[in-house]
Amino acid sequence: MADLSTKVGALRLGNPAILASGISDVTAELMLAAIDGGAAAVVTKSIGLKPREGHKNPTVVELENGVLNAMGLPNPGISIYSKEISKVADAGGKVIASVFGKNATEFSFLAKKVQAAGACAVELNLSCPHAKGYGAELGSDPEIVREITSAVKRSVKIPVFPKLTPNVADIAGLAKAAERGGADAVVAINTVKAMKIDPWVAMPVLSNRIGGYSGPAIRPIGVRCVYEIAGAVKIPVIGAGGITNGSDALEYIMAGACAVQIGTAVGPAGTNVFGTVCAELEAFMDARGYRNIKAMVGKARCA
Ligand code: RRO
Repeated sequence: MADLSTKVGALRLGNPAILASGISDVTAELMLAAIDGGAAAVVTKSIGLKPREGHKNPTVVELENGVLNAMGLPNPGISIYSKEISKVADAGGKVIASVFGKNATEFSFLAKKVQAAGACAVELNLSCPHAKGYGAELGSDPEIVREITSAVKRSVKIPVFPKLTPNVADIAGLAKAAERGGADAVVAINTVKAMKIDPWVAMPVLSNRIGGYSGPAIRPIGVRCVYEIAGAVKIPVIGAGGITNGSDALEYIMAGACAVQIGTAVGPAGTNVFGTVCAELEAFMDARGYRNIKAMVGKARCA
């Protein structure tokens, strides 16, 4: 039987399927439900210093092959969220805490807090495509990616995973900057900057006008980004974007990812999607004689 366990640097996971940030992850109960459904770890919604309401409605619109959102970083703030992280960690669950800030000082402060709460790793949101002063506004500049990553690395002992934006000409350049800053791995990709207009009212649908597109439509973009990154850095890559089944996860793994995040698919499929993806991975590995995940990582790169 195939071994589904994997390693993201020093972080050991029972399987490669992780709940992505921003989906059913604001309370301990929701995070534990994803773990019950088969996720090896969960990523929190991005956490800031203070409670934040986010953008006005409408913030989400379902499209043909994905979902467009401009939530605007809503979250209960670090004090409340720390308690939720601790509850999951105390129950034996692995929590990767996503944090966002305006600068290296805020990122470092939040990283120390989530480490103290029991997070097993910290994901740096350097990629939200539509939040003024945060996310991709910082993370599109390689020097800022390096600087924030390096400051957080100096502040905590847990692994540090910058999450990168695909909305740039050279995502591999951002990954190299993260590596120079000491990142333990990078996560690719966050959502793709996009827009929906309702011709009947002659207006953008989202209150923020522009948002981030996720779901099956963006998978080829994510796979391409992971492929380019894996060819440019030595640190591990966690793939994300449009994964709904085992075959989708395999695309990312064979492009060079050692683990994957699943988000939008949890909406229609529920938390059992993690177990289903793992069962499909295992069946494929048994059929093709792959003994472990490592044997498949980057396999499509050798061709
Ligand atoms: O909250 C959001 O609007 C949001 C975030 Br933090 C992110 O990283 N990516 C996204 O598509 N939406």
